[in-house]
Amino acid sequence: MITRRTLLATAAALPLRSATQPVPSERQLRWHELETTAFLHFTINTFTDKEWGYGDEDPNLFQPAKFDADAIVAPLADAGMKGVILTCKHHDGFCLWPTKTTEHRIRKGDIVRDISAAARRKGLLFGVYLSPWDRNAASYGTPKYVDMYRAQLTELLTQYGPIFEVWHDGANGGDGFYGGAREKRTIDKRTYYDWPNTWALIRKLQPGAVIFSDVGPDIRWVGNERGIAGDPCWATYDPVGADGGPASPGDVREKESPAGHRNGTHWLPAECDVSIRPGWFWHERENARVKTPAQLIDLYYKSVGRGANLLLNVPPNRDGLLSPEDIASLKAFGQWRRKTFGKPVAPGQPFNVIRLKEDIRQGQRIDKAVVEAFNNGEWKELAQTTGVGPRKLIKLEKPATAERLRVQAAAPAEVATFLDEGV
Ligand code: FUL
Repeated sequence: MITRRTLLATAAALPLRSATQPVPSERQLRWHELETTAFLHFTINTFTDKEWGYGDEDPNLFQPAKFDADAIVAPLADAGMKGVILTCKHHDGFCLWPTKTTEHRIRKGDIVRDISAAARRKGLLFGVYLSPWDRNAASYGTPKYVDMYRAQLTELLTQYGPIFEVWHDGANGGDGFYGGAREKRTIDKRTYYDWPNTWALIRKLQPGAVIFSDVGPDIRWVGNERGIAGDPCWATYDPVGADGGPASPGDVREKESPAGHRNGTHWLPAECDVSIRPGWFWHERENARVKTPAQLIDLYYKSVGRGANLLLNVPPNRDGLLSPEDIASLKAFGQWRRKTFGKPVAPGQPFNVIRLKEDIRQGQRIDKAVVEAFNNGEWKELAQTTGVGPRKLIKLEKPATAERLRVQAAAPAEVATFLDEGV
């Protein structure tokens, strides 16, 4: 019998729905609020100077002598990062925690425990990256490996407290060590991993976590590794594979990912992953190529400012610390954020940034927004933009003032102004 109580219970369990368009789930709404999170690429590659380990590396090579999780997390928090995602296992298969699933793992200590605890102490959320492609595992390519991947996820999702995001990489280069076979193994990206059942496991173990992959189910890849969203960057998206069939991680029309699809079938907002250095892992030769504060600010406008989230990678070095060059850029970026967005500009004062937000609980309803300023008794157009969503930052060429502002759009938009004086 359907009672009022069952109806209410069912409604609470389902994502929010409007009659006409997709809307975010509660976990997606929480994710939108984060704006910026940090990525930590750290593994045996840090010591072998590689970006993709082959899977035959000696686990004893991982020796971060001065590793200090609090010292890693503090500059991230200072830069305004609200969460941190650690590469618990990259493509080479080396596990940063004492897993029961393989011998190819850290010999002493537990980097996942230490980073997750340090994150919590600093008020940051913790997330896990677990590479589906595993170039060490002898069973890779067989159903047994999918069981192992799920067992690893189960360890990560049950031993380290609340997890805010689970990150599935779509990359797969084929060849690897595979327990000594040293061969190329080709899997069918669409079927091999049986993602629906893995995602069901994640939902069961960590119902609050968002799941990221090229195609969600909660967060989509932005389609490039430069940290740049489309303008506009719609939070709605039609997940379609390269051949027009259903999409899956590693099989997506990535040219369509930066912009998403206006009136797409799913609420699947974009995350912009980018490294503060040319590579994802730390390499000494890249110490002089760390992105400057001005470059980070530009990325902020092109990701967060277009309604996406920025996932900024800052790789620990061989000591197990962040390098001074990276810390210096993060520090200046954090100061700029606090100075620019700490407090909105009061009416009548100069501003050069307009921030718009629409109520995304109702979906993404605004196509075009026109911002008008009231001065000396008349309204004049100041700026216009396509797409608002959770957040849109409009940078003006020169500062303006206004006694009042209003927005002409198909749905209400909240408006605030800021003064960006650079770094
Ligand atoms: C890619 C990987 O192949 C890179 O090594 C890195 O982890 C990046 C975030 O995703 O697909």
